[in-house]
Amino acid sequence: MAVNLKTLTEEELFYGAKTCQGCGALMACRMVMKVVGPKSCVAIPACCMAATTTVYPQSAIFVNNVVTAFPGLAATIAGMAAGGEAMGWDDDTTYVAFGGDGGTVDIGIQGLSGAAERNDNILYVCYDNEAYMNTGVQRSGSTPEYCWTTTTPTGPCSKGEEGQLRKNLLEIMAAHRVPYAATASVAYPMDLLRKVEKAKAYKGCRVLHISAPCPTGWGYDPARSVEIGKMAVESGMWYLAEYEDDKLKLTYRPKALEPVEPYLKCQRRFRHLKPEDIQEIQSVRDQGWERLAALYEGVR
Ligand SMILES: Cc1ncc(C[n+]2csc(CCOP(=O)(O)OP(=O)(O)O)c2C)c(N)n1
Repeated sequence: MAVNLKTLTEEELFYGAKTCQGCGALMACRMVMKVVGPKSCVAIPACCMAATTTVYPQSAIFVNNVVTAFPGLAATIAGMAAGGEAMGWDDDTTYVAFGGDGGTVDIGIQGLSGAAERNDNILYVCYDNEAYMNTGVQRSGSTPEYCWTTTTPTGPCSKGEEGQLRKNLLEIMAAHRVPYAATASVAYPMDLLRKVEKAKAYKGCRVLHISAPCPTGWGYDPARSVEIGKMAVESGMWYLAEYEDDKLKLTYRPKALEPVEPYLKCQRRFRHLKPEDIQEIQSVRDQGWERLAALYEGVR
């Protein structure tokens, strides 16, 4: 299914007034709003996006927007959706939540699970920069193996983040049998826009998990965000997939997975890695892809 670019709004509904240059999270929110359009309400918890776009009197979001407590994002947006319905607002209003990975896979997961169980009529978007960035780069349940963060420092006794597996939000949502869930990346805009278009057309709880490179936390030149986002996908460190009709399927398959080394080596957060660490990360990636091949359509 191609994206109907004509349906994208020409209005800018989500500026990143104070984000860092090259902010992937902002690209994600901006693209989502291009499809969702002005007939929408937004909620955002404590995170980079709240901190950079809602500093009174310089709001950079041009639809109704509520800033929520950190764990309360899904409950708040679900309440807004229920309120809109009770007031007889049009069915085609979209209620969008934007949360970071920390606010989603760790702190907000219970509220999101409840919304998914109730099948509340919301579009929940997690932009994933792989750490709690707004408070200075602390690890989250989405931080990759051997990554430096301020709470997984590197040195003689530590290689950084120890967990091999990141929490898989797509599969957590699939286990709730939501109508639609997908992963995406800001480096693949057509794939992302198409998924937002699809999600918008569904009713009920829809969830997007978007890879959003972060020059400040990852340590690279801000001009390279899209390039680095692509390297993540081409090396199989992130994958583009969707969940629909109780099936998981890949929406983009790299021809052959690139080695992980160039992707890791261009980021300061991985600069401590030794060849054997890189080898280990690559074999964990390989095992991950074997697993995907068994569970997802379109891997082979
Ligand atoms: C209950 C609570 N705990 C901690 C904080 C402090 N805090 C504000 S933003 C933030 C980091 C958010 O990380 P994430 O959700 O990954 O979004 P990002 O900052 O990366 O955009 C933290 C820890 C808070 N506001 N409320």
